[in-house]
Amino acid sequence: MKILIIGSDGYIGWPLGFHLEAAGHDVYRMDNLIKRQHEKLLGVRPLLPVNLVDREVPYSQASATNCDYLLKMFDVWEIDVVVHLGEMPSAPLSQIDFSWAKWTQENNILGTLALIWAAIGADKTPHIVKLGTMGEYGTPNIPIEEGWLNVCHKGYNDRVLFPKKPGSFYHASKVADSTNLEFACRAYGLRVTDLNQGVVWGTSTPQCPFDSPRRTSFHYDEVFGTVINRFTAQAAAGVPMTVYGSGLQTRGFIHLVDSLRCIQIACENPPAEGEFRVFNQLTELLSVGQIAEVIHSATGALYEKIEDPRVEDQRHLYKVAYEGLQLLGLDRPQLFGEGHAQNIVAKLVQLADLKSHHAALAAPPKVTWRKGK
Ligand code: USQ
Repeated sequence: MKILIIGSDGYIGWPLGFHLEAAGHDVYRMDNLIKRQHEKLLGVRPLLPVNLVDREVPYSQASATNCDYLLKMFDVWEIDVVVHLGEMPSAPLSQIDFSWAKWTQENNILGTLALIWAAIGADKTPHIVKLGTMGEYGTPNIPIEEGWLNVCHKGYNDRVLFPKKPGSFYHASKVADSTNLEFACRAYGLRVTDLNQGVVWGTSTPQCPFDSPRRTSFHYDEVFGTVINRFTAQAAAGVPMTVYGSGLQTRGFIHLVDSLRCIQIACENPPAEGEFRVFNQLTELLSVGQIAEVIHSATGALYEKIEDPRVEDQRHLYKVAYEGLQLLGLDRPQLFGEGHAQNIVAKLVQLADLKSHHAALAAPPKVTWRKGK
C-alpha cells in the first residue's frame, strides 16, 4: 500500500516509516518539524541526540493544516492510507497558558479538519488512521468500552461514541478530532480508524535501535517524556523517580514496537466505507506507583511521592476493553511488568551522557493544572 505518515519526525512516526517499509509498503513522509522548534523554545532535548528526518529519507515539510496541499499530494502519490500522527502530543504543554492551549487546539483540531476535507476531495478516498488517546475517556468510574456505547430507550436502539472526560486541553483536542471524524464518516462515507492509544514506552525498534544513529527521539522531560521513559531515565541518572500524588493513578500502556504493529494492523485491515472504527490501543494496565516499584525492584532506584501538579483522579476504577486489535492479530506484546526495567536502565546508563542531563532529570515539574500556581 501507499501510506502517508503525517508527523514522520516524532517518537512514533520516525520508526513507523521504517517499520512499514520493512513490511513491504511504500511510505511517504510529511512533517513541519514544529516539535523541534518547541523543544528549543522550552529548553528541552532528547536524552540522546537525534537527527531524524533530514538525514536519509525524503519528506515534505508541509503543515498538516494545509488542506489544499494534502489533497494535491493524495492524488499525486495515490495514497491508500494516511496515518495522522501530526499533532501536538503533550498534556502538560497544553496546560502552560492560554497561548499553548490555543496552539494545541488549533493545530490538532484544524489539522484533522484539513485532513478530513482533503480525504473528501481526493480522487481515491484514503483510509484515515488517526492516533487518538485513551486520555479522551479519562478515568470515569465505569468500565470503558472500545469506542462505542450501545443505548436503547423504549424500543429505539442506537450507538453513540463512548462518553469522554478528558484530563487536559490536549486530550480535549483529541475528543474534538474524534467527534469530527465520526461525523465525517456518517456524512461523507470516509473510512476512519481512531486508535485510542495508551502511554507509549521504549527506546528501540528493530529498524531503529537506540544505539544507532537511526534511533528515535527519547524524551524524559516533564513535557514530552511519558512516565515510563521518564522514570527509567531518572533511575539511570540516580535521581528519585517523581511519582505524582498517590501513585494510584492507573493508565493503559504499550511498547513502542507494539504501537507500530497496531498501526500496521489498522492500515492492512481497513474498515468499511462510512465506518468510524475505534480501537483501544494498549496492552497492559499499570498504576504509576506500580511502575516505580517495578523499576525499584529491578535496579534499586529510589522514588518519591511529590505533590501532583495535575488535576487527575487519584483513586479510580480502570476497567478497559481492548480486544479489537488482538482479534486482528496483535499477539505476544512486550509487557513492562515482565522484566524490561533493568535492560532499559542499563542501556541508558551505557549510552547517554547522564551528567549533562542530571539537573533536568532532577528538576521538579513546573507545569501545573492548578489555578494560581
Ligand atoms: N506521572 C507521574 N510522574 C511523572 C510523570 C507522569 O506520576 O514524572 C503520571 C501522571 O500524573 C499521569 C501518568 O503518569 O497520571 C501518565 O502521564 P504521562 O505524562 O506518561 O502521560 P499523559 O500526559 O497522559 O500523555 C501521554 C502522551 C500522550 C498520550 C497519552 C495517553 O504524552 O500523547 O495521549 O500518554 S493516555 O495517558 O492514555 O492519555
